[in-house]
Amino acid sequence: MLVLAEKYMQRCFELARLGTGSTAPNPTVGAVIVYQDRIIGEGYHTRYGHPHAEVEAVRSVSAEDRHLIPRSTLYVSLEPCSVHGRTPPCTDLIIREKIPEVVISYIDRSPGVNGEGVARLREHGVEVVEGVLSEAGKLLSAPRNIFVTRQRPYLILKYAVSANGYLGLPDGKPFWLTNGYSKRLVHRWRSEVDAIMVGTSTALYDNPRLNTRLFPGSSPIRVIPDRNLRLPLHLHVFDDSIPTLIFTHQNPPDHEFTQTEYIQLEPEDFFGALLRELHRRNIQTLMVEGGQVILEHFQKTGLWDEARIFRTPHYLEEGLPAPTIGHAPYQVHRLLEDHLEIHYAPHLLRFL
Ligand code: AOF
Ligand code: ZN
Repeated sequence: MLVLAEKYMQRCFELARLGTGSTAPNPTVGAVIVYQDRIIGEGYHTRYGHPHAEVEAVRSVSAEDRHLIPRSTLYVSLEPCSVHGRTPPCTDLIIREKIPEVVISYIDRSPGVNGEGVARLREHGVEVVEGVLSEAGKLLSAPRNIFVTRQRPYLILKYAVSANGYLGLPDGKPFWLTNGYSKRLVHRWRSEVDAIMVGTSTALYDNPRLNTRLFPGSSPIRVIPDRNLRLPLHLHVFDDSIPTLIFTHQNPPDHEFTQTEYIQLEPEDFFGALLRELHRRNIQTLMVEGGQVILEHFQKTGLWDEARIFRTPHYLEEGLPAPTIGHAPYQVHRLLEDHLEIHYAPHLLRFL
């Protein structure tokens, strides 16, 4: 029985992932409706403001199978919502459709839900099973849950290190460490996050484009801290081709950009204020791609949720030391000679 529940929950996760990159600030959610070991409906949350996974799953049931809904089980990767947001509550739909049993993986920490969805279903006689594949379910919904509980984006640190532990060469001389497969994967990640950030020195020395080119998908918003307006406007990040936020202490200069915006912040708690502003703008996931100063800042202050580290075979004579993550990776993938380590911050793994 549990094996079946896990099989259907895996399907929910697969469906949920199809929404990656377009649901912010909502979570990615997948749902399936099962009657006697047969999927009669399935769906996922496709875009912010669009119907929830449960609604899509109910809608997908064929006319012949509709009468089976009151004898079926609904599997859903996240606790069904019990609030009126941009769409009506899914708990009402479940009760109205007389679905007798709901199996969920993890709780929705959003205000007004956070266990209320489960409680409401139980009050109406729906049998609720919680915690199926809860570790994977927690990680799947972590971007939304971090966004609502910590009032900041889910923060992904991404970097590559040499075989002897260096991030790159000193003095900002660019050196490419990863192979082509790893590079393409990074572009896929760019298509999946809401925003991407590099520090001032990386924007200056590497002159990156910070867009999605090697994988089909949209480019994230660029976020560049430039406290003292040191960056010359001929850099690629000022090409005004995609929305770009420049955070500074200084008075914003006069400009004719249409997609590039300056945001002035007080020097105290600069990055805290930057993250709060991104939260205010519904940026749910932020990937930090370097360089050393900014990565170390987030690692030291514990303001990170996930680290994606490429370990490469190159040996550098000298270089900038990489941040120390300090515990074993959660997963390791091989990309030819590169090894990709995925780490989750202790606060994500602690209460599994
Ligand atoms: C679900 N299933 O597929 C999603 C949920 O503003 P709204 O109407 O989109 O609702 C926001 C709430 O719904 C909030 O709690 C968010 O976490 C949750 N998203 N809930 O039952 C779904 N996407
Ligand atoms: Zn819902």
